[in-house]
Amino acid sequence: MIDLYYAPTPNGHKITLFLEEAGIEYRLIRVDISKGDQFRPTFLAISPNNKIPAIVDLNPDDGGPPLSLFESGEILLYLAEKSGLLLSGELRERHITLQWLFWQMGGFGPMLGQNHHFNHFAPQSVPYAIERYQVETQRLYNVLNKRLEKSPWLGGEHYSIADIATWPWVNAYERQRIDLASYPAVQNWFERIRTRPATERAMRKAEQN
Ligand SMILES: N[C@@H](CCC(=O)N[C@@H](CS)C(=O)NCC(=O)O)C(=O)O
Repeated sequence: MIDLYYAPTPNGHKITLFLEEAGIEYRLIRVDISKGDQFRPTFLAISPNNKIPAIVDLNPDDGGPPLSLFESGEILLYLAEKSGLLLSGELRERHITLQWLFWQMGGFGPMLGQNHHFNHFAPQSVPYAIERYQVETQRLYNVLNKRLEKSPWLGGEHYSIADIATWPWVNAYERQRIDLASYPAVQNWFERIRTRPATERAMRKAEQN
């Protein structure tokens, strides 16, 4: 059983997408980041960086006490290794998958996060920052499009944690002022994931919580 500390944001969706896809039993614990729940000492004991998502694995495979983890990329890797799902065991596909997972964690997520911030949340308009993150967002979508022109999934032949990490950010493309039709391979990949039953279940959970 996994306890998932969650809010319905792109980084939160990554973990519900994985858990629904893998069919792992979990309990969703809502952290209201708009009300500051992420700064409560009980949550900080699990996630000292005061961000969702975080998990507690109540039955880690070493038989030891419950294990808390934060950082969505690490949580995906942990769950993939625990379940043997959504991360290839074959050397090349495994490392290409992890490469795209790190790309998402180090670039696509943080840059699109800045795009969201300066387009929607900044208390004053900062044209330089809006332009900077818009150009970077478009560059990253081009990189993604080129990869998906060559390969059905980010890691290669199989749907994986790299796709799961990236999809929820593309799902917010309108907020990033991105016209998805300009990136046809991304659009095709996006629709293939959007219509998976596990994705639909995960996104329904987001609406309910
Ligand atoms: N690198 C982190 C980023 C997590 C993150 O930015 N979480 C946001 C929601 S998407 C959050 O909890 N923000 C609350 C805050 O910053 O106080 C991850 O991938 O887990």
